[in-house]
Amino acid sequence: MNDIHIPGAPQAEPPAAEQPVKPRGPLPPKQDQRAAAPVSPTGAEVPGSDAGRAQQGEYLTTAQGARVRDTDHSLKAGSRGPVLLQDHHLREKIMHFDHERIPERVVHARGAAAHGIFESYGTAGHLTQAKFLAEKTTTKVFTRFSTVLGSRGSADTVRDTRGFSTKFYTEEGNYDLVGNNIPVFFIQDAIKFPDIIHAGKPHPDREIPQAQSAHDTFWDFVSLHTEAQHHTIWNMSDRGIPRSLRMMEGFGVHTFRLVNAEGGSSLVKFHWKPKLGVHSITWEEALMTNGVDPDFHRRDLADAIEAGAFPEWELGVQVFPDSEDQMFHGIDLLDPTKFVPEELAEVQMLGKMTLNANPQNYFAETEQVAFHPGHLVPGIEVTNDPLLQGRLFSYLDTQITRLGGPNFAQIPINRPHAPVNDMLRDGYHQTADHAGVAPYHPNSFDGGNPYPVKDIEESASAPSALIDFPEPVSESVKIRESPQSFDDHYTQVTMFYRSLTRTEQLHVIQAYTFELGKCYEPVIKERQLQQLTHIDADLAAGVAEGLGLPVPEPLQAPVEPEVLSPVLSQLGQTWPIEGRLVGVVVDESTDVAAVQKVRKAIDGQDMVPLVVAPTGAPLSDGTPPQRTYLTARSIEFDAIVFLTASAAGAAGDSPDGDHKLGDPTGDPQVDPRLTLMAAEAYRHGKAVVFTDGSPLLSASGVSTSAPGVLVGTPEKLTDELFTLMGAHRAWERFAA
Ligand code: HDE
Repeated sequence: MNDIHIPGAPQAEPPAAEQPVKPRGPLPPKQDQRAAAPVSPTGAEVPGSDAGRAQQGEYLTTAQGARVRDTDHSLKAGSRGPVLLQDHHLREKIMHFDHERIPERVVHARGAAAHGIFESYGTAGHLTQAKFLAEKTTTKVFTRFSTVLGSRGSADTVRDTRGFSTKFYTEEGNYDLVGNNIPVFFIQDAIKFPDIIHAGKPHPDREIPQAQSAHDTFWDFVSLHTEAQHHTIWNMSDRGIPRSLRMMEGFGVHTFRLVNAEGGSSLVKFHWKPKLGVHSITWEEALMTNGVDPDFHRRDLADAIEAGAFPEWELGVQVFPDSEDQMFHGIDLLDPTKFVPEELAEVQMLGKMTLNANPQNYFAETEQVAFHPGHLVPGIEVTNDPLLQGRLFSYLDTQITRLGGPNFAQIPINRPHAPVNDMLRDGYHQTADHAGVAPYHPNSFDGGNPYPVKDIEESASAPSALIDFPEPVSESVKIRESPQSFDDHYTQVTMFYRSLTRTEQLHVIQAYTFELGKCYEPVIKERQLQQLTHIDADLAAGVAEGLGLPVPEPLQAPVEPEVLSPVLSQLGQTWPIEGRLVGVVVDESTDVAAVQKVRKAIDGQDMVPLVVAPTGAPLSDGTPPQRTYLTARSIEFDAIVFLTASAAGAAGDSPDGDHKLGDPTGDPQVDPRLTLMAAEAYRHGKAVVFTDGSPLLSASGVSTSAPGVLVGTPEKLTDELFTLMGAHRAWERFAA
């Protein structure tokens, strides 16, 4: 942790904001009207100077810089008369507001981003001449995470793929790695992209459902277009509902080509490995979170960075020979519906990314950033993967509409940190004031500048981007078809399912059952069940049972996979717990010394303790609670310590009276909101700590002997609690 204030630590009360006063006589320039020592929602100080947060100076001006006396009244013919057309301030203010929105991304509309650095280990020189990988350097980055299907205002914890895009501002130009948290894609050819997206987006008549694949058109498409089965099973697994953006892997999906300084080439697949491990939430938590805190993932990312728990990922590659057939262990490396199990090709780590700063302005940075898989630097090239080839067209094309013209590379967040000397001129939103008169090549003005590398450097291997590796092109005829090696749509799907533990397989079964249960058309459910019989008989039987339908006869038997990939499972390991959130629930009778001991222990693990109290009133030592019984819900905590020693907040005592949540038939001595919190955390497999004899135990139905349930003196149980949290969940509590 750095020295940024930890949420919840006692702080000085901010003075009340100054009341605006009616000016009498000349008004002195106003100083900052905000409360002193501004704090963010996590309690941390707001970084940056005041000058940086506004524009320039203290006076309000028009866009032309003229001072404005009054911005609350339009200019009228008399105080009850009509508004005058000559009121430029009114017209300018409303005109600008009318045009504040730009089209959201057609896919990946909802995103959250952060700035950071990439530190290369300097070990990749044998693979690539890209300096930011080959040399031991530090490169600034900007990473945007996203969901795919939902609108910009949709919820974070929907079942979906997550985008994972990183812009590396290298000294050789911008390099974009535009990946996902799932290593395979729905389709093998970009020409199908509009089809899969039209099928996944809401139904065109009622625009329902938002941000979900649980509907007829999606399942219609994937059950008819069988190459989509692989990506779909990853979505139906726990990977579709990550615990945090900080706890997701990232994949480049396609195979790329790396070229070293000697011109030697390799084929690679990119991987991001999160330091905190890969973790997910349960489906019930996801559903609840969408209502309780639709901003759960973006809040988690921003809060962690603000608290100094900077998320980290290692970047690695799987390396394959650049062979003529571009196959590896029977897997066609150009087929984006296939991945190469790490058991067959280990991931070689090349460097580490740390996200350490939140954007200052969401629109300017997160919304206006423009990624493109064709933003390449010397030493990194594309392959003939037909999906990647189509993407190379799409991203440039879509930015023109989204960002209103061809000059989006000049927007600050998109500007390279390398010198730019292009010959692109004019166009909407041109902000460069280009000197020179000869933006063409060759020229005899402007000293002949700029020159292509080949006119300056003699060596053919001098670093330059987009050098077109001399790959032989097959002597073939023009044809609209895929190679035969793209035909197997099931073997890797079976391999994925069988690589999971039983607990995770049951989640997959439940996810298919839920999603297909939301479909109206029986024929679509039956057709997808048929698909499942080609993947795994147990999977098909489990989903059929849940849907109450017969299991269809398989048209082809599942193929026994040659290898399994146990590394795909999220269970059975121990992970760092830093940056996790622990609820510390108190009531009027809780000993504040115990509260402080527990908080200190949690803080000592670089985790965030959040005190949950009956109301917003400070504890007896002045500690302000971060949540109240009314605002807290179990889903935001990774573990909960109940320091409620006695019969807390008897029914009827609570400030919201009859509006308490929970089971009204429960123990009347226990606040039903706490009963609910304990029961949910227990049901979701989280570690929970109770004081000896807590009435909450029996009221919430928590078994004291169940794994992950600790009972005793909470301040003494923290070490045990932290060990439990390292496994993410008490998995034994889930059915297997
Ligand atoms: Fe994208 N994709 N995509 N995609 N994609 C876009 O570009 C597209 C694909 C991915 O945070 C769009 O600027 C086509 C695979 C991410 O700003 C658009 C095809 C992968 C993001 C587009 C694909 C991705 C996008 C929409 C099939 C993982 C968000 C707005 C050939 C490797 C980037 C935009 C951000 C965004 C097209 C398939 C990842 C329309 C045609 C495979 C992470 O251009």
